[in-house]
Amino acid sequence: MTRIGASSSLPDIDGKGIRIGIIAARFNDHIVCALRDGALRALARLSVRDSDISEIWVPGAFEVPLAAQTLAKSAKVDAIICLGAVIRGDTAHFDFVAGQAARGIQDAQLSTGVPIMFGVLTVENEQQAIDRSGPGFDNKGDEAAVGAIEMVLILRQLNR
Ligand code: INI
Repeated sequence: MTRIGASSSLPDIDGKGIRIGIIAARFNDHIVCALRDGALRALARLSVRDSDISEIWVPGAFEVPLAAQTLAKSAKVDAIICLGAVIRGDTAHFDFVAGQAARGIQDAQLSTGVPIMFGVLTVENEQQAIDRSGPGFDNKGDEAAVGAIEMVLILRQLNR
């Protein structure tokens, strides 16, 4: 039997030599910086070298897919972690920004074949965003970073 990927929620994986791009949306930057910190903590834990990490900031979550797709096509990284915080307001703006960010990120990874993680919070209020960007493993930036390394290793095995 062949098994690819881990069933454990804390997989034992090594990210040494893997090049990572982080695309971060500046809107709600106090939250997004905390997601970025979570992603960097996870990458360090998984032995990704600091010199193999590129961090790119764009205005908001709506702009994340284009930057991610462009970086993916450049072949300069093995995986991309998209970070943002879309917090529901009083208008329908939330739905357009959150929906298009999700759709664009998925389109970018499917069209390029580069793993692109969806670490964009889409939440009802600021407290939900704070709860998902703290110092623990439940930080969604941390989760996205682990996913990025996992996907690179899984795709390498699938393409062997
Ligand atoms: N961008 C976000 O990243 N989060 C938000 O909550 C948000 N809201 O609520 O408006 C937001 N808007 C900006 C958007 O991403 C674009 O930058 C802007 O519309 C220009 O294209």
